[in-house]
Amino acid sequence: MKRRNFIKNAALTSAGLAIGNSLTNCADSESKDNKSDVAVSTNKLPLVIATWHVKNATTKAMEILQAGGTALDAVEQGCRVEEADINNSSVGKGGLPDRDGNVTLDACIMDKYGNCGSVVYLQNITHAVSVARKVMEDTPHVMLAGEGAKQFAMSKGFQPEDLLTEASKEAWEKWKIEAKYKPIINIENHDTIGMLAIDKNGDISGACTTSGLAYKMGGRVGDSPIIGSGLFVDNEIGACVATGLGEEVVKTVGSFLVVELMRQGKSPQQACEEAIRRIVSKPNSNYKDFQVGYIAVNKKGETGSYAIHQWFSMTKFQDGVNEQNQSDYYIKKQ
Ligand code: SD4
Repeated sequence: MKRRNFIKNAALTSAGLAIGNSLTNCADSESKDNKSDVAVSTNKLPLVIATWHVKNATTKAMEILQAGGTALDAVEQGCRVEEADINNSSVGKGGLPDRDGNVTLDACIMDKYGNCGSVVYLQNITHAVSVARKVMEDTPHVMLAGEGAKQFAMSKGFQPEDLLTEASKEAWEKWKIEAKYKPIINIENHDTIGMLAIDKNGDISGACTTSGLAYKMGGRVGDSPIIGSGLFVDNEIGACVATGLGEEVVKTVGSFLVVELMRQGKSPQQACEEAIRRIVSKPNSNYKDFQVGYIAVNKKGETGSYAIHQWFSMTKFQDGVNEQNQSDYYIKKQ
């Protein structure tokens, strides 16, 4: 790419504000090859986005990124903030249990190399995302489940704890009176946490952690620990993470779909919208009764988010601003 074109493009795009990083990237790309238009419009890095309203989590992640840490460390540490928060009833400690009263966690993590690790049906360990990272880094496997995952975590020094808080137990006991299973749309405005980050080097990582759907069947696993469904990262293209009714995300391999759509040239916003359309346009879809939301980022640092229902939101920390943005959504009139 010619420097003259870079300057022209930078002036034409709002992304051109990110001169510092873009120039560095531009110089790099010129020296290596001649094809990286990505450098033209790189938005200001680093950046982190997360599902729902989780400003404490994005603050933590941004601290790491600003200090020159990796996107991988940032997403892990960001997710841990929500896992430790007992007021978040859909993640880690304090997560709502399954119908038998057991809190079971799903989580995964994926790095810039496409390495990934996940845990499913993990009990008694708060920081499922960190166990997922250990699976990625310290085992030849991608996924560990149930008792095996717990034993592995303990062998790595994680301490077992009771994850069912008084508040979650009370809610479960109330639920048991009628014991009607119904996916809840937009639990409390902060739900499964999915986080994507780009570090100062322009490398992308992502993570996702959840206690899954409240009052699910014993043994049920959702989309969140399934690579390609709940999360997918391709460091050349971008990344996506999902929240909502995991079964619907799995059926469309949602996060992988979003990344592939970006590969074909769609913006993160367009890709999220198309992935939601795949769900709602299925014959006999009962999409009015459940929520799915996606957030995505591409290599340029552009972001998008979209959901079926209103009130899904994305927290974004970039260029000194940590803000929660309401997502656009499919069902405009109920
Ligand atoms: C799951 N996707 O287990 C998760 C839960 C979730 O909004 O995101 N709920 O299906």
